[in-house]
Amino acid sequence: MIDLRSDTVTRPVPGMRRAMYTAEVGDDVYGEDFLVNELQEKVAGLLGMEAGLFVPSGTMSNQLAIRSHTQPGDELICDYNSHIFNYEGGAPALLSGVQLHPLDSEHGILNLEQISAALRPKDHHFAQTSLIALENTHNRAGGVVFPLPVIEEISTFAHEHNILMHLDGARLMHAVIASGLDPAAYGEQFDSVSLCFSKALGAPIGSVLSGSTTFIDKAHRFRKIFGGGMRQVGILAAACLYALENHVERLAEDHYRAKQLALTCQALGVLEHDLAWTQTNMVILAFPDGDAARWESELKKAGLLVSAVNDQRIRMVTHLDFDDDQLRNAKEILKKTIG
Ligand code: TLP
Repeated sequence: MIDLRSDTVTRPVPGMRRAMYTAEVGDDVYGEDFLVNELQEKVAGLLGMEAGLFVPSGTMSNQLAIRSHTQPGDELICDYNSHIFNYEGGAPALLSGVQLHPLDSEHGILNLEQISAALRPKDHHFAQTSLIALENTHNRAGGVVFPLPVIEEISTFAHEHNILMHLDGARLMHAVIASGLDPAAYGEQFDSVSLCFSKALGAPIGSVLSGSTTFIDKAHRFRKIFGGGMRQVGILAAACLYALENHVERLAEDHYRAKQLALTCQALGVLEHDLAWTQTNMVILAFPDGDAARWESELKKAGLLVSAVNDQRIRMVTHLDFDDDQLRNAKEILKKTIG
């Protein structure tokens, strides 16, 4: 079975398992796990930020950022298709008492005009906008890279209005490889960034939230309160450090294979957008008749696992465990099943 439901389905490679097996550990709640400390410093350094915090998941990373940047009753501007709005269980309301203000966007790319129009007046009738969250690469848009010049415009405007900026950078390394930009070029536009290791980078678990020392200190307290204080997790940090060392440059292979799949889908007339929107490791298929679930199950019967995002869209995600042989087979399955 070829599994393209998500890039979360990868299994640790032998080298990663060896690094985990031989990891020296300490108690991270005491701040004594050497590898956790190394990972936090390394990721913060890559993003040009002061400090980092190792957390179990991308969701916790985003939610700690929201809790630490806002007060209950505040408003957070995000994209209508963002992970924070769609897939985090309503956590901003539950954990931070924050109201979301989701905006429509083209391909997940919010722009300055719509953000400035969405800002609440300084009046007691309104929730106060205190945070803007962007997503790069953008999951529901199909792995689209958020253009840096647009981020810069939004960030300058936000900071002029005392609004903080968070980046859901679960797949930021894809944007880095696709754009050729330094991670810090993105990092310096934000007050916090969450970066995941359990997706594209092939580790079994883990995300690092980065920001200023004051912000991370606050997030550290909330991590404990939310039940995310962990102990001898150098064993997990070792996997993430291995991933940083070995699994970043290779993301270009995932992008190449996604493009090949997109070409097949284009020829079959089911690629959602122009090929130019397949920018990283995701391919979105469109089924305007609303039968995406049926195609999902037909493809499964033929040996290809994909995920129907809704009744009109199917997502395929390339990853570390998807090689050229599987690419050949996946293309054949697509042609035989849909063609
Ligand atoms: N995304 C998962 C599902 O939740 C949809 C996937 O298969 O793509 N931000 C972004 C942009 C994400 O794509 C995800 C996971 C997260 C945050 C949350 O990460 P986890 O699953 O570690 O909480």
